[in-house]
Amino acid sequence: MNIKACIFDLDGVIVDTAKYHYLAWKRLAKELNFDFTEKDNERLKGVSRMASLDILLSIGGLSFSEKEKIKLAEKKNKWYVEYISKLDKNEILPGVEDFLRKLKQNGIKIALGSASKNSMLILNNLQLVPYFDTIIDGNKVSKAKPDPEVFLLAAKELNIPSEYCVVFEDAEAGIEAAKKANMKAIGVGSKDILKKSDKIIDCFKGLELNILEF
Ligand code: B16
Ligand code: MG
Repeated sequence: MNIKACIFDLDGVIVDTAKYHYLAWKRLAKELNFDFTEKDNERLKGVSRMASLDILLSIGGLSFSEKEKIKLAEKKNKWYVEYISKLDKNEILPGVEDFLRKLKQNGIKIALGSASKNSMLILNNLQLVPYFDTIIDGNKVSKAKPDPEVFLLAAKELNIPSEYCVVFEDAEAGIEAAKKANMKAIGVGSKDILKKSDKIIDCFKGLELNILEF
């Protein structure tokens, strides 16, 4: 097998934190007197915090100064952190931990490649930190997906060339970032959203290492 490293997105791949992002954004929208639907929330998946706020405010038809926007994002994050501080192992998506274990047993390196600035809190609560050889998240990169920076940095830290890396992603922008990084991309979720991926899986349940054969 050629693949030497797997890079995992967090939200939508390892855990469904999107529902907590949704609750916090909805609460902010309510405070600003407009409604924010679950369908709207789809547009925020994989998108950075400040870019998500811009999308939210455009839905509400509102504009704020940069300073005010930073305050609004902080407020949303405070609520979000409250929700995710209650996360535990039961919220790891089905099959994920078994798959991580198989990778470790077979000497395949494991990295996180997420836009979230809260990834350490989440991975700690899920008790998954020991599986990861490196954790690259929104605190370490400046360019958001579809820019490949997050995945390129993960490969660099692992000291593995891009062509030996596979990225698991649930968002179109993440798949695009993986392809720009010259990596294989496995989409987790819907065929329609993840058209550009090399392979698609519904979830990790029962997944074997032959998924890494291309
Ligand atoms: P935070 P991922 C992304 O995580 C989420 O999908 C996206 O909805 C969120 O806005 C972004 O992280 C930033 O998260 O506010 O915690 O820094 O899919 O890249 O793991
Ligand atoms: Mg994601």
